[in-house]
Amino acid sequence: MFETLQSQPADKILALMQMYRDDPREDKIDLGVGVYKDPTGLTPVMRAVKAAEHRIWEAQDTKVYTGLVGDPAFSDAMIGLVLDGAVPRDTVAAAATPGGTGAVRQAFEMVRMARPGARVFVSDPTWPNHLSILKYLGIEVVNYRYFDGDTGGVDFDGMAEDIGKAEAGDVVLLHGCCHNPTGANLNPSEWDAVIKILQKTGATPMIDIAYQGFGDGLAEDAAATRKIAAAVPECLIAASCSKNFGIYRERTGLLMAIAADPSARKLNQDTLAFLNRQNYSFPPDHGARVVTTILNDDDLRADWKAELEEVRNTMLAIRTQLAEELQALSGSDRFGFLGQHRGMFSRLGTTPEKVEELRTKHGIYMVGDSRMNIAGLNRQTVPILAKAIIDVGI
Ligand code: PLP
Ligand code: TYF
Repeated sequence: MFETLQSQPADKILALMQMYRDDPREDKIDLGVGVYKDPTGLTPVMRAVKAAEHRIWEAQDTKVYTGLVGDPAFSDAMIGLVLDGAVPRDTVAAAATPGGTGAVRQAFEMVRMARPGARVFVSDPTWPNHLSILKYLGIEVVNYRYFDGDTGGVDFDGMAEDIGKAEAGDVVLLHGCCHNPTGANLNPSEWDAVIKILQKTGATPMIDIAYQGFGDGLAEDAAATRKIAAAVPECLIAASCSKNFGIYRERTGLLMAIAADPSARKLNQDTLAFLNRQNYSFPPDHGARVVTTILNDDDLRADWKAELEEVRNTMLAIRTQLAEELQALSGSDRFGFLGQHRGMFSRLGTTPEKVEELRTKHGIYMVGDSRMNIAGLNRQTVPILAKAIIDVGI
């Protein structure tokens, strides 16, 4: 029977990861897949994660199933981290999922169950997995303008016009912070304008928040999510713990569905449990338990926050250095946007041919749309990248 299968397009980001591994050059630079790397190139296990794992290992006396939506303590801890009381707790249904990807997938499935004809409005560009999952689920996608190639910022007028065409029963997918792949983000007044549009159209926001703490700080990065959740009747939020806890392979995420009032919460909660059961029964527990342990312990939480700040500031310093190097080499401000962007990524804004030239000539790997993982750089490699960018004529 399997001869009927057709091969599916590979994930370009993951394919690039393999190409990098296969490149024998010693001075190659990996700016591909979005994982944090410290200045020595290591993706460390965070101190608080190690400590929490140690505690769990010592105290855990059973590995029996949790619940279909995971441990309620994990939901509580994450709802606190993301929403911090922005909406009444008794309106929030939640389910632990395998990573943020699992939360995104379950959210789209919930939309399809609730509204089979719903359209999902997505930024152009967006994380490729959004598009791939939507296509797989047979959900109609509508692109909204987002990135302004001339300024390296957001084309907010275009975005506002395009999401203004959404209707009640449609979904507008928003990146809560640290937009992937561009690094360009809305400012607070633009977020306020988005809220007005959502209120006017009646479209339902779905917020994907995968980088809380990587942009301007834990509270700052969740500010738009909190404001939106408080301002509209219903909202979906897919949160990932992969990056901010550095527990990528543990597959830890949470899907939140916020209802208009507490009486509507139960149906949402039952639906999330149903969807988990259809797809994998119980969600992974280890990463969720680590996160819960950290968030519920004052010392571990403080240490985690401190290390996350180090990570964030390391990336910010790289941004500033790169923007300055490029300003010096190019004699212009045309790369200034790199210092304005936030999160792990920046879209350089060049052609796939130039991206390929950077790879073949200089051993620098970035995604074909010119997305760079800023964390793949350090003080020594920033000048090398800057020279290469000018050398290939970007
Ligand atoms: N959403 C966005 C925009 C992402 O960039 C990612 C990747 O890190 C995710 C969701 C989910 O990641 P994970 O499934 O590893 O938690
Ligand atoms: O965009 C990235 O690089 C991260 C990691 O299918 C990632 O979000 C990439 C591809 C993928 C899952 C995660």
